[in-house]
Amino acid sequence: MVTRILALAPVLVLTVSAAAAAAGSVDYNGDGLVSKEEFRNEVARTAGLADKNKNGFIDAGEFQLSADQRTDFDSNGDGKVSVEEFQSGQMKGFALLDKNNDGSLDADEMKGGN
Ligand SMILES: [Ca+2]
Ligand SMILES: [Ca+2]
Ligand SMILES: [Ca+2]
Repeated sequence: MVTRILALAPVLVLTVSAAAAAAGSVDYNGDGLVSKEEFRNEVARTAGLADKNKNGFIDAGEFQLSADQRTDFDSNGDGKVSVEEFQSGQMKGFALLDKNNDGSLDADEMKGGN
């Protein structure tokens, strides 16, 4: 289970940085840190964009997730990844990346290394 959750980290960095690049509007305050609040906002935005047909689920074809990633996100095991599951999965990833537990991600933590 631990390894499965850890597998989320790269997804999270990918989705957030991709969304940031697309929007060019994530406010990192120029300090190179991503606060939990900024991250949460970004995740909510990403999830909203991913759910293209607005049915509350991140369907296959709307957002590219591997089978393993889908299983990781699908916390209630109904075979679907809801927007809520996607968001809580990403926030778990945030907690894993925030190695020093200061509530924000610095450049090294964003890389997801150990
Ligand atoms: Ca959808
Ligand atoms: Ca589900
Ligand atoms: Ca940190």
